[in-house]
Amino acid sequence: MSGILDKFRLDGKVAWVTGASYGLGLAYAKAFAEAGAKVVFNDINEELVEKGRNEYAKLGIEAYGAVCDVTNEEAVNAFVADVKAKIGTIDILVNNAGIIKRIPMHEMSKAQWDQVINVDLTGPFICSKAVIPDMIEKKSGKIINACSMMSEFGRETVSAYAAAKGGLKMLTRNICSEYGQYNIQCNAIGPGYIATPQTAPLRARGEDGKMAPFDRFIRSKTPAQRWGKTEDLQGLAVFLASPASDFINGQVVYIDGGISAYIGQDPSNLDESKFAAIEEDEFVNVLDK
Ligand code: NAP
Ligand code: GCO
Repeated sequence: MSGILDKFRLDGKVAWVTGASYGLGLAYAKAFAEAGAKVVFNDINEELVEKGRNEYAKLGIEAYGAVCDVTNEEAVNAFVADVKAKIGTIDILVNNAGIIKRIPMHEMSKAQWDQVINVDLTGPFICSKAVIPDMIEKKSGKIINACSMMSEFGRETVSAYAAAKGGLKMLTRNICSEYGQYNIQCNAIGPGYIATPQTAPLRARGEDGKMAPFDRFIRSKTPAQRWGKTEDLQGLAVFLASPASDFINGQVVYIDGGISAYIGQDPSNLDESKFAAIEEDEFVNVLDK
């Protein structure tokens, strides 16, 4: 008899995580492999893909990786065809690849705006479009989008990113609406502030060793008073990729240590000495383990 935990297994499934040579993508892929899936990843250049291949090999994971820019429809279609021929049709897609440009909106060029929208919103459209026909045929598929706090909130300097991640929330609901009838579920993970290279500049300590003001701000805004770790996101990723979530569709689930439930405390009340000692451990990236 199969038990409840078997519903979280991904045995034999082909899971494609975009931009997964390091950071959150690598953490999702690692969790999928542990749950039994065959992992496929792409990244933007050969150097990153090679870095990813080494990382998966170190973790004992047999992963297929190749260069593919998620904004290039032709390249994405060729990647999906290649995976189909070599490994099988894609059962699970995580639209993880993303970029951010922190520039005041009135100083941002249209080219910079376009770049962020292309990678963070158009990329998920192109990749989802490439896998949906096979999912329709199989009458089964899981698409997981990388949303953000910026799918709900604004902040200085991140206009294009917020517009893209807000749009991605609606793309998630629309894929759910359009393809739910084929047993395709599209949901999103909305990470709070997670310690990855993308967020490293926000918490870099000054030469005096003092906590960055933004680091202080985020801890004051987070009931857990810490940055997220890549591992914090793995459980939800496996759940949303697995049959255990077959009737959950069109949802964004936030993993933010409580940020979106809390108005925050006065940053000047935060006792900085409490955090200094654990700094190194806390910001360790999956790659460094
Ligand atoms: P990351 O460390 O920057 O990793 C993203 C990966 O995507 C990188 O390998 C990146 O390559 C790659 N990439 C960029 N453009 C691409 C393209 N056109 N085609 C293919 N790959 C491309 O980001 P992360 O922090 O792991 O975040 C992963 C996702 O979660 C992103 O969508 C991000 O917006 C979202 N997110 C992150 C956080 C957080 O706190 N870290 C919070 C909420 C949401 P390069 O290194 O060359 O850019
Ligand atoms: C920023 C951050 C965020 C996070 C994340 C929050 O500059 O505010 O980079 O955008 O990366 O997306 O959920």
